[in-house]
Amino acid sequence: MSRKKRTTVWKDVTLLTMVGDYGLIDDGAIAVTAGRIVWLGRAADLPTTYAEAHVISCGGNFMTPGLIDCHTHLVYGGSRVAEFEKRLTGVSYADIAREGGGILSTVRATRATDEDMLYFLAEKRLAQLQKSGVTTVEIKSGYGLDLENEMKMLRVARKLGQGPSMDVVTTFLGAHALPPEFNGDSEGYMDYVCGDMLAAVAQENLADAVDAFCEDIAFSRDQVERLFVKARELGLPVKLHAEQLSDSGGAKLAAKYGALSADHLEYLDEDGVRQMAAASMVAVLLPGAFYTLRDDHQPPVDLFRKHGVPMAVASDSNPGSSPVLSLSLMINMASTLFRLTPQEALAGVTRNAARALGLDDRGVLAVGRKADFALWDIRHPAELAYQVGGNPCVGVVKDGKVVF
Ligand code: DI6
Ligand code: FE
Repeated sequence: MSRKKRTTVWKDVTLLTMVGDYGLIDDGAIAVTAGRIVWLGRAADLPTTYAEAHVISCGGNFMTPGLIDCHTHLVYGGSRVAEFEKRLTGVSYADIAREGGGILSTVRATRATDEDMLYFLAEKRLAQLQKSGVTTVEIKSGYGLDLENEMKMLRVARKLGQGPSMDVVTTFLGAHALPPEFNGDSEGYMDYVCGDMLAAVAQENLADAVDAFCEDIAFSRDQVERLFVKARELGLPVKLHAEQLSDSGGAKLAAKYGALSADHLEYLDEDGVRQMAAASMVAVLLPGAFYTLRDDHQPPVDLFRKHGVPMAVASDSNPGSSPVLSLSLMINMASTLFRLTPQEALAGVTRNAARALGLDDRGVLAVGRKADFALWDIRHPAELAYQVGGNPCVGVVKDGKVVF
């Protein structure tokens, strides 16, 4: 087959390449062969080699890289709607967790749900996320909290990534909460997580990274450090839920272990930001959790800018603190709640999200990168941050094929 036959050219489009700032190209065109970008630029400059390629018109819409949701807990059983109603009466998220609700109520429900049902439920959530332009999603375990159920969650996550329409990156979050059978023995549970559980997960290649929840209501710095040492021995990259509800020194520990990212970070101080910068980490901001928990402690966005820490933005999609199924809504919330510029917010779900997952083959539109695109019915790039609740996404292309 000749190259012409195998190439598709997308035209009548404004490209937001996300190289540099927006990297806007008016009257653009983008050529794709075998799922990769082979050329892009002004349509008027399209090389004659592509003259006979298959052409698809984008109808004057905007195109961005496919969005990347770099922090989710999408696989789970049960519902936390009763807890939502309880929090509306003034009971805090941490109080509910201490009373054995919260994450532990989802653990009970997830253990009681079989693999097929977990897959079915998560696939529906993934289909919603896809409609907001997402082509790559990270999914964490952390609602199993024993060997069998953590493996079950990770197998479901892996399977969700086997279809043609979404890439899934998996993260082992065994250190999410203390399960009831280890009540009062968090050291013993950490032995289990760092020993049998991590070994089995690594053995079956079920996780691309290791995460933990470093917080008063979860695990201490010292406990997380033990886990990071083990992850390093196994060659697995680490990341951390840090400084979400208090300053526990989690991000600094993550920096010491060369983590890909620290996530949440509402209570991070300047020294922590400096250490993240020195370790080339990404700050993952989660406005959906901030909003849902009615938090009022802003992550230190100015300090991230000052020290050059790239900011990613993710949904944190989970049944408790962030029941969010739209990444484009997170672009809006990152701007409105955290005052990211619309351009920073879009970089947060593309270029910087790729970096938070250690992926260098996506997140920008450039020659050689994956042909993962989202198409938007907008006429100005800031509209992506401006709209609330509608869905400006009119198409999703994955590996060069239209999937939505
Ligand atoms: N922080 C979060 O926001 C999620 N996990 C975590 O460590 C919440 C998970 C949940 O409430 O179910
Ligand atoms: Fe989370």
